[in-house]
Amino acid sequence: MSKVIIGEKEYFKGVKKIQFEGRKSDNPLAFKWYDPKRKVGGKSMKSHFKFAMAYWHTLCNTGEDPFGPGTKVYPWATATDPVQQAKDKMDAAFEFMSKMGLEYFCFHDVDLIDEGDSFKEFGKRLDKITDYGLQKMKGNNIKVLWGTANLFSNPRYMNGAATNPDFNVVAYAGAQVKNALDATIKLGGENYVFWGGREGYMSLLNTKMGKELDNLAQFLHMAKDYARKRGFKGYFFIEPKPMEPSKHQYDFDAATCLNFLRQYDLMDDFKLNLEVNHATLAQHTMQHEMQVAADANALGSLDANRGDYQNGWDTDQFPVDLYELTEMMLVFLEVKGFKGGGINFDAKTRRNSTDLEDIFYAHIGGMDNFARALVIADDIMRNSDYKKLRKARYSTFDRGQGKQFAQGKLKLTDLYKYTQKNGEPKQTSGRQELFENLINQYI
Ligand code: XLS
Ligand code: NI
Ligand code: NI
Repeated sequence: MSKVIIGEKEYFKGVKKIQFEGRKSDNPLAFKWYDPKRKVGGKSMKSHFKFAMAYWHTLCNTGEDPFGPGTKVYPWATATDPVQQAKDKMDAAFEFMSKMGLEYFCFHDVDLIDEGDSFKEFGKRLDKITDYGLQKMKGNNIKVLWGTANLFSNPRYMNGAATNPDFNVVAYAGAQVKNALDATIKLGGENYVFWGGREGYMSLLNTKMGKELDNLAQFLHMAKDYARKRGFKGYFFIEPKPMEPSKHQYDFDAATCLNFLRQYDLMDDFKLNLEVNHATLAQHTMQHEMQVAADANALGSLDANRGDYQNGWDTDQFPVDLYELTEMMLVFLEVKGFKGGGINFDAKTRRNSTDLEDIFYAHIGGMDNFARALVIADDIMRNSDYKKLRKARYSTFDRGQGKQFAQGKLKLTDLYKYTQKNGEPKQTSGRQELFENLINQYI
């Protein structure tokens, strides 16, 4: 495994490189389940997951909420010169990732460096920090899973970015995306994400939804064409979310996004980046969202976190629920992984988790839980009746007229004739409880 990368200053002094020590270990700063080299289903855990650090939560978010300011004091955020501050932050990022064994990160343009007072200034700053990024990446295996542009925080985007009713704002957003694509390409980014921050509406009374969606499609085509021309080979991901910050987000859920991508002829280049908490907000399970995407050959990447089943907002907590993760990993293994992506911890420590070590505990927990769920799901797939039971449930389509139906060889009148002869179908149990027990048995 790669070595620890420390910049001018060591930020996480109390923490050494996190090692796999196994489930008997009492060391809170060690992996109990995530063993990067361990093979599961013929592939190492590391390559199954491609775990990534989210720059924004891990290094920028100080825990502010609508009721109070941030609580976390970050030693890499003290320099007054914005470029120096960004470099310090990047040093902290690389130290953290190398200590965690995370080989990927994801970023918004504004996470890398403060945007300053003008568009031109932001461009210059981005050049400087991506130069520094290239330098930091040299000689180690830390890579960019995806980059993106923050088109939602700045007040200019209060009415949306690509779906803004004012062309001037749409153009500004386009210019910002150009720079973010350039930064992503420069750093060798493997994918590029569009999360529709404020692409939606607060009231339909002042909104022409159809026009805004046409504009969004136009915008995405332009971005894709530009990146392709520059030689970018990765995927573009849309990240569904049903609400927050808008009352209604256009990229509501996986099915809505797929419909949009099909309507505007974007399916070849765009896949989905699914987030657990967003699935919860859309009143879906994450496994549902993953299955919808996978069935359309569009399971691109995951933003790993969890919501709160009592509170209806995006709490972005680290994942802990093994039963849920196991169900997710069953879909994951069945469809043979992601199209281009990995698992990005779009998750933050709680506002009152104020020690720097807490960031390590959070990621260790997240990685361990995914690893454990993967092992369980693999065990279920290989050693239990899970696959056999599911197959058997549909076996009437494997033979006779059922098979012909599936092949499109029957007409409605054939079903009529068949039923006249066959009469009332025999009752067949769905055996849900049996399936549920099976998961528990293997956990
Ligand atoms: C917000 C989103 C955001 C995207 C990146 O809810 O999850 O963090 O992942 O813009
Ligand atoms: Ni989110
Ligand atoms: Ni996200």
